[in-house]
Amino acid sequence: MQPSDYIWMNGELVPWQDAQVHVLTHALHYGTSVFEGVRCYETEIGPAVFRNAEHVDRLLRSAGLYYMPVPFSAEELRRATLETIAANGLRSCYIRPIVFRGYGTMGLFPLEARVDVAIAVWEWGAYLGDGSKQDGVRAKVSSWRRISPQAMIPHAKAGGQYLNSILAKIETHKAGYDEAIVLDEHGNVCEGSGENVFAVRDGQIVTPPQTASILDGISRRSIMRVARDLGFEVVERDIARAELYLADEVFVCGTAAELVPVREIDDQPVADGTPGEVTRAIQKVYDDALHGRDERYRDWLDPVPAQARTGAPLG
Ligand code: PPE
Repeated sequence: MQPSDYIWMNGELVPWQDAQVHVLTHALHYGTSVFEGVRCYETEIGPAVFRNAEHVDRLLRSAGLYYMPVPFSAEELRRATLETIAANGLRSCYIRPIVFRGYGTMGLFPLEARVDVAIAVWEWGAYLGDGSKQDGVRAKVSSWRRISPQAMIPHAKAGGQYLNSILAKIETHKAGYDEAIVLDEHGNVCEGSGENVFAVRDGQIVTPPQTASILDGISRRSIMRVARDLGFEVVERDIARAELYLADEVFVCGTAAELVPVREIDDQPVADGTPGEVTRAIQKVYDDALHGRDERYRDWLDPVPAQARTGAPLG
């Protein structure tokens, strides 16, 4: 990875290499962390964080679902994110806020374990590989099912839950594919290892519903809005595995990946095996939204204040 200069830890900016934890940190042993993936883009109004408040909100809700009290308010975390980007002098970056059970308590009753908070930022390029946004990726349905809501909380973005995504990702990578698609416990389409999934079928855009064990993606919600604004019909419904093979178009979306066409699934080309028109149309407007080129979506951007960019503390 590409280190930057400072990481925000429990309210202070510390040099990147000093942002360390003890080896007996609770989260390291039991996965007791919740986190976010956010991006800041160079936009027409300067560097700006895409849907900063929504990501902070999901972080705090994920923490709540695992009974972790967060010692900072939503507003403090939103501003800390802007401050960290500014301190590092970055104009576009990936942002990783994490809330975790810290050092001092072991065992499975963590309510007395301290809760630490950190925000790191660094430059992170094309998540699914160079050219993925342009040419699309090859995906494979994993033999691993998505975590069941009977065992964990798919709506929480919690560290330990990602062992499931990691199994799916390694399996498909070893098999020679770019990305995994996981099915839910009923065998319906759920999502990618780190993205939500959409298909275009019979003139409709379909995506799995909240009940399909998805992570309620912020890119997913944003793209549903963009697609509807473009006049497309978007329906949240269960999707059968075979519908992915029969679809006219398939794409995945997430903060790290952005909007990426899927050109092949389980060695079946999606339509003619090249990104489709609907995908392209949405991808263009979504990219404009991310980069502040579309007025309609300006309120999705949280600008890094100019005074913060020169190093002055945020008022
Ligand atoms: N599902 C999963 C399981 C997931 O991890 C992500 C984001 C999404 C859906 C899409 O959510 P959203 O980013 O709000 O649109 N995955 C993050 C972590 C990636 C990583 O490798 O780390 C991300 O994209 O930042």
